[in-house]
Amino acid sequence: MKNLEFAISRFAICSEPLECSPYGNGHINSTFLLVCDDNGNRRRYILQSVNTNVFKKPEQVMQNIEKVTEYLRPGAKEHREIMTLIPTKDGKSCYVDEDGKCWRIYDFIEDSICLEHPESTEDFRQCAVAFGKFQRDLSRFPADSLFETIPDFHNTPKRFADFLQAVENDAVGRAAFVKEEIQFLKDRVDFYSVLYNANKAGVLPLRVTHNDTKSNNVMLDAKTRKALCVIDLDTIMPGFSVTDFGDAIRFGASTAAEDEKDLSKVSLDLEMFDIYTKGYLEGCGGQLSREEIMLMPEGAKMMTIECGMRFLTDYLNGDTYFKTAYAEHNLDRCHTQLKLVADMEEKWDEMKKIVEKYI
Ligand code: ADP
Ligand code: GN1
Ligand code: MG
Repeated sequence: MKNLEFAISRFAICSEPLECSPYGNGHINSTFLLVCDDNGNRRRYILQSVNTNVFKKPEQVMQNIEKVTEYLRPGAKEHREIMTLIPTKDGKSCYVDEDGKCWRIYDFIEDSICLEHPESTEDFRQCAVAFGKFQRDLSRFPADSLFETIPDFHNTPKRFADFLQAVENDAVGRAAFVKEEIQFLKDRVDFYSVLYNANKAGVLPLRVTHNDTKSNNVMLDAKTRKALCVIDLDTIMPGFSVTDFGDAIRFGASTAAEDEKDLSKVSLDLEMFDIYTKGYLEGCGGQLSREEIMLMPEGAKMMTIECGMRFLTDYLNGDTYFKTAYAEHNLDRCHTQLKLVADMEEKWDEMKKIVEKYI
Protein backbone atom coordinates (compact mmCIF):
# COMPACT_ATOMS: atom_id res chain seq x y z
CA MET A 1 0.00 0.00 0.00
CA LYS A 2 2.88 2.36 0.84
CA ASN A 3 4.39 1.72 -2.60
CA LEU A 4 1.04 2.42 -4.16
CA GLU A 5 0.65 5.72 -2.32
CA PHE A 6 4.17 6.77 -3.19
CA ALA A 7 3.67 5.86 -6.84
CA ILE A 8 0.46 7.93 -6.98
CA SER A 9 2.27 10.89 -5.43
CA ARG A 10 4.69 10.91 -8.39
CA PHE A 11 1.96 11.82 -10.89
CA ALA A 12 0.75 15.24 -11.90
CA ILE A 13 -2.83 14.72 -10.75
CA CYS A 14 -4.12 17.93 -9.27
CA SER A 15 -6.46 16.18 -6.86
CA GLU A 16 -6.26 14.36 -3.50
CA PRO A 17 -6.34 10.53 -3.59
CA LEU A 18 -9.39 9.18 -1.71
CA GLU A 19 -9.50 5.47 -2.55
CA CYS A 20 -7.51 2.95 -4.53
CA SER A 21 -8.71 -0.62 -5.07
CA PRO A 22 -7.97 -3.56 -7.42
CA TYR A 23 -9.98 -3.40 -10.63
CA GLY A 24 -10.83 -5.45 -13.75
CA ASN A 25 -10.06 -9.00 -14.85
CA GLY A 26 -6.87 -8.70 -16.88
CA HIS A 27 -4.48 -11.68 -16.81
CA ILE A 28 -1.30 -9.62 -17.03
CA ASN A 29 -1.06 -6.19 -15.40
CA SER A 30 -2.15 -5.10 -11.92
CA THR A 31 -4.98 -2.63 -12.36
CA PHE A 32 -6.46 -0.30 -9.72
CA LEU A 33 -9.31 2.14 -9.69
CA LEU A 34 -8.02 5.37 -8.19
CA VAL A 35 -10.59 7.87 -6.93
CA CYS A 36 -9.47 11.41 -6.15
CA ASP A 37 -11.10 14.50 -4.77
CA ASP A 38 -11.03 17.18 -7.42
CA ASN A 39 -12.39 20.37 -5.82
CA GLY A 40 -15.26 18.49 -4.24
CA ASN A 41 -15.85 16.23 -7.28
CA ARG A 42 -14.87 12.58 -7.38
CA ARG A 43 -12.48 12.06 -10.27
CA ARG A 44 -11.53 8.55 -11.35
CA TYR A 45 -8.36 7.18 -12.87
CA ILE A 46 -6.95 3.79 -13.85
CA LEU A 47 -3.64 3.09 -12.12
CA GLN A 48 -1.62 0.16 -13.46
CA SER A 49 1.66 -1.47 -12.76
CA VAL A 50 2.94 -3.01 -15.97
CA ASN A 51 3.92 -6.66 -15.60
CA THR A 52 7.67 -6.56 -16.13
CA ASN A 53 7.91 -10.34 -16.15
CA VAL A 54 5.90 -10.20 -19.39
CA PHE A 55 7.04 -6.82 -20.73
CA LYS A 56 10.79 -6.85 -20.18
CA LYS A 57 11.24 -3.30 -21.45
CA PRO A 58 8.24 -1.35 -20.09
CA GLU A 59 9.66 1.98 -21.28
CA GLN A 60 9.31 0.67 -24.85
CA VAL A 61 5.71 -0.31 -24.15
CA MET A 62 5.04 3.23 -22.95
CA GLN A 63 6.71 4.79 -25.98
CA ASN A 64 4.55 2.70 -28.31
CA ILE A 65 1.41 3.75 -26.44
CA GLU A 66 2.38 7.42 -26.50
CA LYS A 67 3.07 7.31 -30.24
CA VAL A 68 -0.11 5.49 -31.15
CA THR A 69 -2.47 7.51 -28.92
CA GLU A 70 -1.03 10.81 -30.11
CA TYR A 71 -1.31 9.67 -33.72
CA LEU A 72 -4.96 8.70 -33.25
CA ARG A 73 -6.05 11.65 -31.07
CA PRO A 74 -6.63 14.25 -33.82
CA GLY A 75 -9.18 11.90 -35.43
CA ALA A 76 -11.21 11.49 -32.22
CA LYS A 77 -14.58 13.18 -31.80
CA GLU A 78 -14.41 13.20 -28.01
CA HIS A 79 -11.91 12.72 -25.17
CA ARG A 80 -13.25 9.28 -24.22
CA GLU A 81 -12.37 7.76 -27.62
CA ILE A 82 -8.63 7.64 -27.02
CA MET A 83 -6.71 6.53 -23.94
CA THR A 84 -5.10 9.49 -22.14
CA LEU A 85 -1.98 9.04 -20.05
CA ILE A 86 -1.47 11.30 -17.05
CA PRO A 87 2.18 12.43 -16.96
CA THR A 88 4.42 12.12 -13.93
CA LYS A 89 5.55 15.28 -12.16
CA ASP A 90 8.70 15.23 -14.28
CA GLY A 91 6.76 14.87 -17.51
CA LYS A 92 7.25 11.15 -18.17
CA SER A 93 4.55 8.69 -19.16
CA CYS A 94 5.33 6.28 -16.32
CA TYR A 95 7.06 6.13 -12.97
CA VAL A 96 9.58 3.38 -12.27
CA ASP A 97 9.86 2.69 -8.52
CA GLU A 98 12.83 1.45 -6.50
CA ASP A 99 11.87 -2.20 -7.18
CA GLY A 100 11.80 -1.59 -10.92
CA LYS A 101 7.97 -1.61 -11.03
CA CYS A 102 6.58 0.56 -13.80
CA TRP A 103 3.45 2.55 -12.88
CA ARG A 104 1.17 4.52 -15.16
CA ILE A 105 -2.12 6.37 -14.82
CA TYR A 106 -4.85 6.74 -17.44
CA ASP A 107 -7.93 8.92 -17.33
CA PHE A 108 -10.87 6.72 -16.48
CA ILE A 109 -13.24 6.33 -19.42
CA GLU A 110 -16.45 7.44 -17.73
CA ASP A 111 -20.01 6.35 -18.53
CA SER A 112 -18.71 3.27 -20.26
CA ILE A 113 -18.94 -0.49 -19.84
CA CYS A 114 -16.45 -3.23 -20.45
CA LEU A 115 -17.83 -6.69 -21.17
CA GLU A 116 -16.19 -9.92 -20.10
CA HIS A 117 -18.44 -11.48 -22.70
CA PRO A 118 -20.60 -9.73 -25.31
CA GLU A 119 -24.20 -9.78 -24.06
CA SER A 120 -25.76 -9.53 -27.51
CA THR A 121 -24.83 -9.86 -31.16
CA GLU A 122 -24.88 -6.06 -31.36
CA ASP A 123 -22.32 -5.73 -28.52
CA PHE A 124 -20.05 -8.08 -30.42
CA ARG A 125 -20.60 -6.21 -33.69
CA GLN A 126 -19.56 -3.01 -31.91
CA CYS A 127 -16.28 -4.63 -30.80
CA ALA A 128 -15.70 -5.87 -34.36
CA VAL A 129 -16.19 -2.44 -35.91
CA ALA A 130 -13.95 -0.86 -33.23
CA PHE A 131 -11.05 -3.24 -33.84
CA GLY A 132 -11.55 -2.98 -37.61
CA LYS A 133 -11.48 0.82 -37.41
CA PHE A 134 -8.41 0.63 -35.21
CA GLN A 135 -6.74 -1.37 -37.96
CA ARG A 136 -7.87 1.09 -40.63
CA ASP A 137 -6.85 4.19 -38.64
CA LEU A 138 -3.36 2.79 -38.16
CA SER A 139 -2.93 1.63 -41.75
CA ARG A 140 -0.58 4.53 -42.54
CA PHE A 141 1.17 4.53 -39.16
CA PRO A 142 4.90 3.84 -39.60
CA ALA A 143 5.10 0.27 -38.30
CA ASP A 144 8.88 0.34 -38.07
CA SER A 145 8.69 3.11 -35.44
CA LEU A 146 7.12 0.62 -33.01
CA PHE A 147 9.08 -1.58 -30.61
CA GLU A 148 8.28 -5.28 -30.59
CA THR A 149 7.22 -5.27 -26.93
CA ILE A 150 7.01 -9.07 -26.73
CA PRO A 151 9.17 -10.66 -29.42
CA ASP A 152 7.41 -13.42 -31.41
CA PHE A 153 4.14 -12.71 -29.63
CA HIS A 154 1.91 -14.47 -32.17
CA ASN A 155 4.61 -16.57 -33.79
CA THR A 156 2.80 -19.88 -33.38
CA PRO A 157 5.66 -22.13 -34.59
CA LYS A 158 7.88 -20.48 -31.95
CA ARG A 159 5.12 -20.89 -29.34
CA PHE A 160 4.99 -24.59 -30.25
CA ALA A 161 8.76 -24.93 -29.81
CA ASP A 162 8.45 -23.27 -26.38
CA PHE A 163 5.64 -25.65 -25.53
CA LEU A 164 7.72 -28.72 -26.49
CA GLN A 165 10.52 -27.37 -24.32
CA ALA A 166 8.12 -27.00 -21.38
CA VAL A 167 6.99 -30.60 -21.86
CA GLU A 168 10.59 -31.75 -21.84
CA ASN A 169 11.53 -29.68 -18.80
CA ASP A 170 8.38 -30.71 -16.93
CA ALA A 171 9.40 -28.22 -14.24
CA VAL A 172 6.65 -29.07 -11.76
CA GLY A 173 5.90 -32.67 -12.70
CA ARG A 174 2.56 -32.07 -14.43
CA ALA A 175 3.33 -33.50 -17.91
CA ALA A 176 2.23 -37.05 -17.09
CA PHE A 177 -1.29 -35.80 -16.27
CA VAL A 178 -1.83 -33.94 -19.54
CA LYS A 179 -0.77 -36.51 -22.13
CA GLU A 180 -3.96 -36.18 -24.18
CA GLU A 181 -3.68 -32.40 -24.35
CA ILE A 182 0.00 -32.67 -25.38
CA GLN A 183 -0.93 -35.13 -28.12
CA PHE A 184 -3.75 -32.89 -29.38
CA LEU A 185 -1.24 -30.08 -29.90
CA LYS A 186 1.40 -32.35 -31.47
CA ASP A 187 -1.16 -33.77 -33.91
CA ARG A 188 -1.69 -30.32 -35.44
CA VAL A 189 1.96 -29.37 -35.96
CA ASP A 190 1.54 -28.84 -39.72
CA PHE A 191 -1.04 -26.14 -39.15
CA TYR A 192 1.13 -23.80 -37.06
CA SER A 193 3.13 -22.36 -39.97
CA VAL A 194 0.15 -21.65 -42.25
CA LEU A 195 0.06 -17.89 -41.60
CA TYR A 196 3.84 -17.49 -41.68
CA ASN A 197 3.94 -19.35 -44.99
CA ALA A 198 1.21 -17.07 -46.38
CA ASN A 199 3.29 -14.09 -45.27
CA LYS A 200 6.37 -15.50 -46.99
CA ALA A 201 4.31 -16.11 -50.12
CA GLY A 202 3.36 -12.43 -50.11
CA VAL A 203 -0.39 -12.86 -49.49
CA LEU A 204 -0.54 -11.92 -45.80
CA PRO A 205 1.08 -8.53 -45.11
CA LEU A 206 2.41 -7.32 -41.78
CA ARG A 207 0.24 -4.47 -40.48
CA VAL A 208 0.04 -2.51 -37.24
CA THR A 209 -2.17 -4.68 -35.07
CA HIS A 210 -3.54 -4.65 -31.53
CA ASN A 211 -2.72 -8.29 -30.76
CA ASP A 212 -5.06 -8.71 -27.78
CA THR A 213 -8.55 -8.21 -29.19
CA LYS A 214 -10.70 -9.65 -26.42
CA SER A 215 -14.08 -7.97 -25.97
CA ASN A 216 -12.95 -6.78 -22.53
CA ASN A 217 -10.39 -4.62 -24.30
CA VAL A 218 -13.10 -2.41 -25.84
CA MET A 219 -15.10 0.12 -23.83
CA LEU A 220 -18.71 0.64 -24.94
CA ASP A 221 -20.73 3.75 -24.16
CA ALA A 222 -22.97 2.88 -21.20
CA LYS A 223 -26.04 4.62 -22.68
CA THR A 224 -25.82 3.90 -26.41
CA ARG A 225 -23.73 0.71 -26.08
CA LYS A 226 -21.76 1.88 -29.11
CA ALA A 227 -18.01 1.18 -29.15
CA LEU A 228 -16.12 4.06 -27.61
CA CYS A 229 -12.49 3.19 -27.12
CA VAL A 230 -10.01 0.39 -27.74
CA ILE A 231 -7.92 -0.15 -24.59
CA ASP A 232 -5.04 -2.40 -23.44
CA LEU A 233 -2.52 -1.02 -25.91
CA ASP A 234 0.53 -2.84 -24.53
CA THR A 235 0.87 -5.29 -27.39
CA ILE A 236 0.43 -2.98 -30.37
CA MET A 237 3.07 -4.24 -32.78
CA PRO A 238 3.38 -5.30 -36.37
CA GLY A 239 1.21 -8.40 -36.89
CA PHE A 240 -1.43 -9.99 -39.11
CA SER A 241 -4.99 -8.66 -39.51
CA VAL A 242 -6.30 -12.22 -39.31
CA THR A 243 -4.79 -12.81 -35.88
CA ASP A 244 -6.51 -9.67 -34.53
CA PHE A 245 -9.69 -11.06 -36.05
CA GLY A 246 -9.00 -14.55 -34.73
CA ASP A 247 -8.27 -13.61 -31.14
CA ALA A 248 -11.59 -11.76 -30.95
CA ILE A 249 -13.40 -14.85 -32.28
CA ARG A 250 -11.73 -17.24 -29.84
CA PHE A 251 -12.87 -15.10 -26.92
CA GLY A 252 -16.14 -13.52 -27.99
CA ALA A 253 -17.65 -16.11 -30.36
CA SER A 254 -17.19 -18.91 -27.88
CA THR A 255 -20.43 -19.89 -26.18
CA ALA A 256 -18.66 -20.08 -22.80
CA ALA A 257 -16.14 -18.28 -20.66
CA GLU A 258 -12.43 -18.83 -21.24
CA ASP A 259 -12.20 -20.83 -17.99
CA GLU A 260 -15.53 -22.71 -18.12
CA LYS A 261 -15.17 -26.12 -16.46
CA ASP A 262 -18.16 -27.71 -18.17
CA LEU A 263 -16.81 -28.34 -21.66
CA SER A 264 -20.24 -29.29 -23.00
CA LYS A 265 -20.99 -25.56 -22.85
CA VAL A 266 -18.05 -24.63 -25.09
CA SER A 267 -18.55 -24.26 -28.82
CA LEU A 268 -18.11 -21.79 -31.66
CA ASP A 269 -21.23 -19.68 -32.22
CA LEU A 270 -21.43 -19.37 -36.01
CA GLU A 271 -23.86 -16.47 -35.85
CA MET A 272 -21.36 -14.53 -33.73
CA PHE A 273 -18.59 -15.55 -36.13
CA ASP A 274 -20.62 -14.16 -39.04
CA ILE A 275 -21.45 -10.93 -37.23
CA TYR A 276 -17.85 -10.29 -36.22
CA THR A 277 -16.57 -11.04 -39.73
CA LYS A 278 -18.98 -8.55 -41.26
CA GLY A 279 -18.34 -5.88 -38.58
CA TYR A 280 -14.56 -6.23 -38.68
CA LEU A 281 -14.43 -5.92 -42.47
CA GLU A 282 -16.77 -2.93 -42.29
CA GLY A 283 -14.46 -1.27 -39.73
CA CYS A 284 -11.38 -2.06 -41.84
CA GLY A 285 -13.02 -0.10 -44.64
CA GLY A 286 -11.83 -2.19 -47.58
CA GLN A 287 -8.20 -2.41 -46.41
CA LEU A 288 -8.00 -6.21 -46.43
CA SER A 289 -7.21 -8.13 -49.56
CA ARG A 290 -9.20 -11.10 -50.86
CA GLU A 291 -6.43 -13.47 -49.70
CA GLU A 292 -6.45 -12.01 -46.18
CA ILE A 293 -10.21 -12.41 -45.93
CA MET A 294 -9.91 -16.01 -47.12
CA LEU A 295 -7.45 -16.66 -44.25
CA MET A 296 -9.78 -15.39 -41.50
CA PRO A 297 -10.91 -18.89 -40.41
CA GLU A 298 -7.23 -19.88 -40.16
CA GLY A 299 -6.68 -16.77 -38.00
CA ALA A 300 -9.48 -17.85 -35.66
CA LYS A 301 -8.22 -21.40 -35.32
CA MET A 302 -4.60 -20.25 -35.00
CA MET A 303 -5.32 -17.84 -32.15
CA THR A 304 -7.43 -20.43 -30.34
CA ILE A 305 -4.91 -23.25 -30.58
CA GLU A 306 -2.02 -20.88 -29.80
CA CYS A 307 -3.81 -19.62 -26.71
CA GLY A 308 -4.56 -23.19 -25.59
CA MET A 309 -0.86 -23.98 -26.13
CA ARG A 310 0.19 -20.93 -24.11
CA PHE A 311 -2.10 -21.86 -21.20
CA LEU A 312 -0.76 -25.43 -21.21
CA THR A 313 2.85 -24.23 -21.45
CA ASP A 314 2.27 -21.99 -18.45
CA TYR A 315 0.61 -24.86 -16.57
CA LEU A 316 3.65 -27.05 -17.27
CA ASN A 317 6.02 -24.25 -16.23
CA GLY A 318 4.25 -23.84 -12.88
CA ASP A 319 1.95 -20.87 -13.66
CA THR A 320 4.55 -18.15 -14.01
CA TYR A 321 3.00 -16.04 -16.79
CA PHE A 322 -0.79 -15.65 -16.57
CA LYS A 323 -2.50 -14.63 -13.35
CA THR A 324 -4.34 -17.64 -11.94
CA ALA A 325 -6.99 -17.85 -9.23
CA TYR A 326 -6.51 -21.57 -8.40
CA ALA A 327 -4.09 -24.41 -9.12
CA GLU A 328 -5.76 -25.84 -12.25
CA HIS A 329 -6.84 -22.50 -13.71
CA ASN A 330 -4.46 -22.59 -16.68
CA LEU A 331 -5.44 -26.20 -17.39
CA ASP A 332 -9.16 -25.32 -17.37
CA ARG A 333 -8.41 -22.45 -19.77
CA CYS A 334 -6.42 -24.79 -22.01
CA HIS A 335 -9.33 -27.25 -22.13
CA THR A 336 -11.82 -24.64 -23.34
CA GLN A 337 -9.44 -23.55 -26.10
CA LEU A 338 -8.82 -27.11 -27.32
CA LYS A 339 -12.55 -27.85 -27.24
CA LEU A 340 -13.14 -24.73 -29.31
CA VAL A 341 -10.47 -25.79 -31.83
CA ALA A 342 -12.13 -29.20 -32.19
CA ASP A 343 -15.48 -27.50 -32.75
CA MET A 344 -13.96 -25.16 -35.36
CA GLU A 345 -12.61 -28.20 -37.19
CA GLU A 346 -16.16 -29.63 -37.27
CA LYS A 347 -17.53 -26.31 -38.54
CA TRP A 348 -14.66 -25.52 -40.90
CA ASP A 349 -16.68 -25.57 -44.14
CA GLU A 350 -19.32 -23.30 -42.64
CA MET A 351 -16.66 -20.86 -41.39
CA LYS A 352 -15.14 -20.76 -44.88
CA LYS A 353 -18.55 -20.17 -46.47
CA ILE A 354 -19.26 -17.28 -44.11
CA VAL A 355 -16.07 -15.39 -44.95
CA GLU A 356 -16.55 -16.03 -48.67
CA LYS A 357 -19.85 -14.12 -48.49
CA TYR A 358 -17.90 -10.97 -47.66
CA ILE A 359 -15.20 -11.08 -50.33
P1 ADP B 1 -4.69 -6.26 -18.76
O1 ADP B 1 -3.56 -6.07 -19.72
O2 ADP B 1 -4.24 -6.85 -17.50
O3 ADP B 1 -5.84 -6.98 -19.41
P2 ADP B 1 -6.20 -3.78 -19.15
O4 ADP B 1 -5.43 -2.58 -19.59
O5 ADP B 1 -7.02 -4.47 -20.16
O6 ADP B 1 -5.20 -4.77 -18.38
O7 ADP B 1 -7.14 -3.28 -17.95
C1 ADP B 1 -7.90 -4.20 -17.17
C2 ADP B 1 -9.35 -3.73 -17.09
O8 ADP B 1 -9.40 -2.39 -16.50
C3 ADP B 1 -10.05 -3.57 -18.44
O9 ADP B 1 -10.59 -4.78 -18.88
C4 ADP B 1 -11.12 -2.51 -18.12
O10 ADP B 1 -12.22 -3.09 -17.45
C5 ADP B 1 -10.41 -1.62 -17.10
N1 ADP B 1 -9.81 -0.42 -17.71
C6 ADP B 1 -8.56 -0.30 -18.22
N2 ADP B 1 -8.32 0.95 -18.66
C7 ADP B 1 -9.45 1.67 -18.42
C8 ADP B 1 -9.83 3.05 -18.60
N3 ADP B 1 -8.98 3.95 -19.11
N4 ADP B 1 -11.08 3.43 -18.19
C9 ADP B 1 -11.94 2.53 -17.65
N5 ADP B 1 -11.63 1.23 -17.44
C10 ADP B 1 -10.42 0.79 -17.81
C1 GN1 C 1 -3.70 -11.87 -21.82
O1 GN1 C 1 -3.91 -8.91 -20.64
P1 GN1 C 1 -5.08 -9.66 -21.14
O2 GN1 C 1 -5.83 -10.39 -20.07
O3 GN1 C 1 -5.97 -8.75 -21.99
C2 GN1 C 1 -2.60 -12.07 -22.84
C3 GN1 C 1 -3.21 -12.40 -24.20
C4 GN1 C 1 -4.05 -13.67 -24.09
C5 GN1 C 1 -5.11 -13.44 -23.01
C6 GN1 C 1 -5.91 -14.69 -22.75
C7 GN1 C 1 0.30 -9.69 -22.96
O4 GN1 C 1 -4.49 -10.75 -22.18
O5 GN1 C 1 -2.18 -12.62 -25.15
O6 GN1 C 1 -4.67 -13.97 -25.32
O7 GN1 C 1 -4.51 -13.04 -21.75
N1 GN1 C 1 -1.77 -10.88 -22.92
C8 GN1 C 1 -0.43 -10.96 -22.93
O8 GN1 C 1 -7.07 -14.35 -22.07
O9 GN1 C 1 0.17 -12.02 -22.90
MG1 MG D 1 -7.05 -6.40 -21.01
